[in-house]
Amino acid sequence: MGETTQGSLTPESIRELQDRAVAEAASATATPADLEAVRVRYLGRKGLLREMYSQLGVVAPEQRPIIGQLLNAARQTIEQALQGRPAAPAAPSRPAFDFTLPGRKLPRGRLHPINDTIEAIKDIFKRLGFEVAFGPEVELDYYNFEALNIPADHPSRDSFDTFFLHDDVLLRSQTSTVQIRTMENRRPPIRVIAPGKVYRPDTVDATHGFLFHQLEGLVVDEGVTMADLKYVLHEFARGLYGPDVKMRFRPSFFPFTEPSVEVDVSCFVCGGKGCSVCKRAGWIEILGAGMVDPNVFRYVGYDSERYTGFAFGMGVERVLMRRHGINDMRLLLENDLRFLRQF
Ligand code: 2NL
Repeated sequence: MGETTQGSLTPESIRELQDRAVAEAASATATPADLEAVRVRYLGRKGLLREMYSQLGVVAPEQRPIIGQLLNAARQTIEQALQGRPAAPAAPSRPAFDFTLPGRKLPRGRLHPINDTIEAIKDIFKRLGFEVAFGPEVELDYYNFEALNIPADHPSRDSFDTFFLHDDVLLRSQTSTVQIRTMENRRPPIRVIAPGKVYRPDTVDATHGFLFHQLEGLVVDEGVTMADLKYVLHEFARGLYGPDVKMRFRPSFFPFTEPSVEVDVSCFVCGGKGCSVCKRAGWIEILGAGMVDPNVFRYVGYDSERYTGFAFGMGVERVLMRRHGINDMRLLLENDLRFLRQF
């Protein structure tokens, strides 16, 4: 027994073991699991190389350093052969990926109905040559009120007297702030729309929220008249409700426009005959508008003798609710997928 053991621990037997291990590690079809098995078989605690080490004691003392060095060299060579191998390609008999399986379905998102409506409105105004502008939701009192001809003691402040963060910093109650900032930064001609979130201290019910979306527009140039206002808003209504829609302008009041109008469209459900959607009126109010008050031009440093303009504003939720027949705007902010998936 001792003799066989001693006889098996020779430079040749070490070399042979090393070559076998390296060949197995280099096998083209070896999977990571196969490689691990090779490692255990040769380098493991009960592996073949370890067994050879344990026989060092019976080697003739003068041979021991040489055999020991050979064993160390063999261990390193085998380790390198195992490490140096890149992860083995999948064996053809066991493909890692089955191309015949049906694809995994990726859930597809979509725009929230509010943003979808804003996009639809934007598309119409872009065709009419409008740019889209954005501004901060946290605003200065100056842009929200002063520059819009709503001084501190103006009664119309009540309806949006509002979410103040500091003395003169607040959550904007209208996106007109964006048009004021646009006028400050540029000279006419200006054709711009400003969609975005606005905040008002309204008590929440089916048609009011403390947050809603507004889309305002502004045109300023030399010689702009009420006829331009009527043309642009009619084109907008035709784009949204179809070519046959009729419009009606009623006198109204806004602090920042003079004269001011409220704009109705013929009911897109009954065509004007009277139904439950238009409450038998045949008309549905969709926006407010008017000619920009000269005072507003004074705030932004425009010569109101030279320039005139019109502006309009609409509530996006209101347009949307009419469009889709929704009767409670709170549904739009609940993020209930059963509701949102319907759009
Ligand atoms: C409405 C009515 C309106 C405007 C907004 C405006 C902006 C500037 C100057 C003059 Cl910078 N006017 N905006 C004008 C008329 C009506 O909104 O019912 N909004 C929901």
